[in-house]
Amino acid sequence: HEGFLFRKHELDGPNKKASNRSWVNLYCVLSKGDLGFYKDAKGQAAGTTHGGEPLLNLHHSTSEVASNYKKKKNVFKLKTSDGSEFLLQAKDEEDMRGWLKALAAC
Ligand code: I3P
Repeated sequence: HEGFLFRKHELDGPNKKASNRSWVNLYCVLSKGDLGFYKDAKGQAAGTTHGGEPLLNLHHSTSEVASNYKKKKNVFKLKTSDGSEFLLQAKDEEDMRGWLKALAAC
Protein backbone atom coordinates (compact mmCIF):
# COMPACT_ATOMS: atom_id res chain seq x y z
CA HIS A 1 0.00 0.00 0.00
CA GLU A 2 1.41 3.41 -0.90
CA GLY A 3 0.50 6.97 -1.72
CA PHE A 4 0.71 10.55 -0.58
CA LEU A 5 -0.50 11.50 2.89
CA PHE A 6 -0.09 14.67 4.90
CA ARG A 7 1.74 13.86 8.12
CA LYS A 8 2.00 15.61 11.45
CA HIS A 9 4.28 14.19 14.12
CA GLU A 10 2.47 14.58 17.45
CA LEU A 11 4.50 12.57 19.93
CA ASP A 12 8.12 11.55 19.76
CA GLY A 13 7.75 9.06 22.57
CA PRO A 14 5.47 8.49 25.56
CA ASN A 15 4.11 11.95 26.53
CA LYS A 16 6.93 13.61 24.61
CA LYS A 17 5.67 16.28 22.20
CA ALA A 18 7.40 16.17 18.85
CA SER A 19 9.40 19.34 18.18
CA ASN A 20 8.66 19.59 14.46
CA ARG A 21 4.85 19.72 14.42
CA SER A 22 4.05 21.04 10.97
CA TRP A 23 2.10 19.12 8.35
CA VAL A 24 4.16 17.72 5.48
CA ASN A 25 3.02 15.94 2.36
CA LEU A 26 4.95 12.69 2.03
CA TYR A 27 4.92 9.62 -0.16
CA CYS A 28 4.16 6.81 2.27
CA VAL A 29 4.99 3.20 1.59
CA LEU A 30 3.79 0.30 3.70
CA SER A 31 5.87 -2.77 3.10
CA LYS A 32 6.78 -5.81 5.20
CA GLY A 33 5.56 -4.32 8.44
CA ASP A 34 7.42 -1.05 8.00
CA LEU A 35 6.17 2.36 6.95
CA GLY A 36 8.59 4.51 4.99
CA PHE A 37 8.16 8.23 4.41
CA TYR A 38 9.61 9.69 1.22
CA LYS A 39 9.45 12.97 -0.64
CA ASP A 40 7.99 11.18 -3.67
CA ALA A 41 8.09 7.89 -5.59
CA LYS A 42 11.59 8.72 -6.86
CA GLY A 43 12.78 8.97 -3.29
CA GLN A 44 11.31 5.57 -2.61
CA ALA A 45 13.01 4.06 -5.67
CA ALA A 46 16.31 5.50 -4.48
CA GLY A 47 15.68 4.33 -0.91
CA THR A 48 16.09 7.87 0.41
CA THR A 49 13.61 8.63 3.18
CA HIS A 50 12.34 12.05 4.15
CA GLY A 51 14.99 13.62 6.37
CA GLY A 52 16.91 10.35 6.44
CA GLU A 53 14.38 9.00 8.93
CA PRO A 54 14.53 5.28 9.67
CA LEU A 55 11.55 3.20 8.54
CA LEU A 56 8.77 3.13 11.09
CA ASN A 57 8.32 -0.35 12.51
CA LEU A 58 4.61 -1.14 12.78
CA HIS A 59 4.88 -4.15 15.07
CA HIS A 60 2.31 -3.61 17.85
CA SER A 61 1.23 -0.29 16.35
CA THR A 62 -2.39 0.82 16.36
CA SER A 63 -4.28 3.07 14.00
CA GLU A 64 -7.72 4.59 14.18
CA VAL A 65 -9.74 7.50 12.88
CA ALA A 66 -8.60 10.64 14.74
CA SER A 67 -12.10 11.62 15.79
CA ASN A 68 -10.82 14.18 18.33
CA TYR A 69 -8.89 16.07 15.68
CA LYS A 70 -11.34 18.54 14.15
CA LYS A 71 -9.13 20.85 12.12
CA LYS A 72 -8.88 18.62 9.08
CA LYS A 73 -10.93 15.87 7.49
CA ASN A 74 -9.94 12.26 6.81
CA VAL A 75 -7.28 12.20 9.50
CA PHE A 76 -6.23 9.01 11.25
CA LYS A 77 -3.85 8.46 14.10
CA LEU A 78 -0.99 5.98 14.09
CA LYS A 79 0.64 5.02 17.38
CA THR A 80 3.76 2.92 17.40
CA SER A 81 4.94 0.60 20.16
CA ASP A 82 7.67 3.07 21.20
CA GLY A 83 5.03 5.68 22.03
CA SER A 84 5.35 7.82 18.91
CA GLU A 85 2.18 9.26 17.44
CA PHE A 86 1.47 10.55 13.97
CA LEU A 87 -1.59 12.16 12.46
CA LEU A 88 -2.02 11.24 8.83
CA GLN A 89 -4.45 12.89 6.46
CA ALA A 90 -5.76 10.98 3.48
CA LYS A 91 -7.27 12.65 0.43
CA ASP A 92 -10.77 11.34 1.11
CA GLU A 93 -12.72 8.85 3.21
CA GLU A 94 -12.06 5.95 0.84
CA ASP A 95 -8.32 6.61 0.86
CA MET A 96 -8.35 6.75 4.65
CA ARG A 97 -10.26 3.45 4.92
CA GLY A 98 -7.77 1.85 2.54
CA TRP A 99 -4.86 2.90 4.74
CA LEU A 100 -6.57 1.78 7.95
CA LYS A 101 -7.29 -1.60 6.40
CA ALA A 102 -3.70 -2.01 5.19
CA LEU A 103 -2.29 -0.93 8.56
CA ALA A 104 -4.59 -3.28 10.45
CA ALA A 105 -3.45 -6.18 8.28
CA CYS A 106 0.26 -5.74 8.91
C1 I3P B 1 2.89 24.03 13.84
C2 I3P B 1 1.94 24.07 12.65
C3 I3P B 1 0.91 22.96 12.74
C4 I3P B 1 0.16 23.05 14.06
C5 I3P B 1 1.11 23.03 15.26
C6 I3P B 1 2.17 24.11 15.18
O1 I3P B 1 3.76 25.12 13.77
O2 I3P B 1 1.29 25.30 12.59
O3 I3P B 1 0.02 23.06 11.66
O4 I3P B 1 -0.71 21.95 14.19
O5 I3P B 1 0.35 23.23 16.43
O6 I3P B 1 3.10 23.94 16.22
P1 I3P B 1 5.10 25.12 12.85
O7 I3P B 1 4.70 24.91 11.43
O8 I3P B 1 5.69 26.46 13.11
O9 I3P B 1 5.95 24.00 13.34
P2 I3P B 1 -2.25 22.00 13.81
O10 I3P B 1 -2.32 22.10 12.32
O11 I3P B 1 -2.79 20.69 14.30
O12 I3P B 1 -2.83 23.18 14.50
P3 I3P B 1 0.50 22.38 17.77
O13 I3P B 1 1.91 22.59 18.25
O14 I3P B 1 -0.52 22.92 18.66
O15 I3P B 1 0.25 20.93 17.45
